[in-house]
Amino acid sequence: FSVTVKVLNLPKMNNTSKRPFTVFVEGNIGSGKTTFLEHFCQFEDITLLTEPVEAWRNLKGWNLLDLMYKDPAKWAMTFQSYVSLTMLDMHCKVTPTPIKLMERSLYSARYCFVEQIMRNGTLHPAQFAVLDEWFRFIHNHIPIEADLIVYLKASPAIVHERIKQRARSEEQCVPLSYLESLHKLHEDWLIHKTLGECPAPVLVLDADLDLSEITEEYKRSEHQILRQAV
Ligand code: DCP
Repeated sequence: FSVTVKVLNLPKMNNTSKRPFTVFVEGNIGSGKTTFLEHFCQFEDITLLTEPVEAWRNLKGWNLLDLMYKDPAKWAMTFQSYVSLTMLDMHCKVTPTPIKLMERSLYSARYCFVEQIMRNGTLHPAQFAVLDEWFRFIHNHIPIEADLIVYLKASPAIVHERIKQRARSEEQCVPLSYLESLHKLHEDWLIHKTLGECPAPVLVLDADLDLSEITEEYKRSEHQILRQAV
């Protein structure tokens, strides 16, 4: 698989002794993570790691996302284990700029999605145990750098509407109740801190705003992210 890596300011290399300031962009399905990352295309000093979803839709020609939605009992385990691998690849990627922005992380895969399908019974407890052991092993043995989490907080009804409008074929069966549960898991993880571990400070942005207003909201995070480049 390959993850899209958009590198700006190529000639400028990191000081090798200093790791990049690393930001995870998190939020429900359809909350605007890709749009948020695109906003930061204009800035120097940032490497954007985007669109792992394209890798999930084409693994040697297999659309794992589609298989997972069509038959979750059979494919959710396979899908989530591949998501973890692509996330680990992004975490480990050496990037040439002082700032690294990532779409999602191993943490949201574990604490939101795997948690969700464990709780709703899609995963057999034994399958859950295997995924959880993988997560713990990686967490304990591989340094996962995190300095800031940008949480695009969105109402489930609004993301439901956006998902219908964007009409990604695999997602047409996603019900509102699924997005409500995922929303609650994001909130428990990032706001209430009652689920798993929150590995960095959280900046909450209002992701309910529509495209005409959202740029102003994104700008609220610019200072916190860009000041790390100096
Ligand atoms: N997905 C999943 N399990 C994960 C991660 C994602 O089942 N651990 C699914 C949910 C979506 C699809 O993958 O159907 C893509 O979800 P994302 O939220 O990662 O990406 P979006 O494209 O929805 O993000 P946005 O619209 O915020 O840009």
